[in-house]
Amino acid sequence: MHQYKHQFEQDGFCIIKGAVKSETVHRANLAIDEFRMLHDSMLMKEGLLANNLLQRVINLHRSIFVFKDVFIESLENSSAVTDQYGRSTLYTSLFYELGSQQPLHRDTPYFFSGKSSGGYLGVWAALDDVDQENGPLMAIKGSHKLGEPDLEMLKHKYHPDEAVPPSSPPLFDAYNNELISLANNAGLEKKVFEVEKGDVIVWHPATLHGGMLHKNPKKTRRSFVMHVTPENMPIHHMDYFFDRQKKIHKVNKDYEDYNGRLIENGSKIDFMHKKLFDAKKLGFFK
Ligand SMILES: O=C(O)CCC(=O)C(=O)O
Ligand SMILES: [Fe+2]
Repeated sequence: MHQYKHQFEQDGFCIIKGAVKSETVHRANLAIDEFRMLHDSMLMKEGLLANNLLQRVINLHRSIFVFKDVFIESLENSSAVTDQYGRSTLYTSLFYELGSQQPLHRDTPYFFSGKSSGGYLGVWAALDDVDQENGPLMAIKGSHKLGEPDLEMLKHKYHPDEAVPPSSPPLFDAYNNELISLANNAGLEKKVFEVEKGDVIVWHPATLHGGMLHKNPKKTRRSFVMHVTPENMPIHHMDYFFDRQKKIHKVNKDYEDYNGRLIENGSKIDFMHKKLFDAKKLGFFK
């Protein structure tokens, strides 16, 4: 068995060193510089930079095409894990220059496939070296094996008289806080990922993970996160996660075949959930 597959099963995540070629990382960084040079004044005016940096840009691969190569190389070099439930396709992506600084969480309430594993995986590629200064990714070892907290209790506490909506931040936070207590009680250890550009981290959908404080925003943390699923996997959000009676229907998605892997088609790019753009309007960068 691949050593990283063993690590994934045991810890709920694995690291693949040097999965993305340095030449591809370099091309990605040049394209990002070019994108910023062209769009910075508009992004600034629209309030779409954080600390003067890009943060949580959804589906930027629709404008910066080299990210598709980052996807291909990341998946080819992690495929013992990422293709084990069916060949992985790209569902959505996130790009960061300023770290997410997100508290520990499971992705499952927002990426709910109805399966406990095999529906979705997080694949994270470093485009900068990352240490304690620039908001490293963190994860709780073995947290994918913790069961669920009392979902009914949580649902009734936050949405007593209504169905849970697709997104409910207070319920999401409460759910994750319950899991953090379970992890603390079980004495699970926190791993901080100090990695080099080109390294890739894969996490299980139920692994608690997040971003540490980005202490020095002068030092960017460029990273590209890929949310991958097998072909035509239905993905739902909190309304389904908290209501297991709801039937999950088959879907037939529209894909681009890029060098032998499927990438879900779409035309929009979202900046920090504040503003949507047509990729065409932002232009295409190689
Ligand atoms: O990059 C990070 O700091 C966290 C990203 C994350 O949690 C996600 O993409 O699901
Ligand atoms: Fe996440």
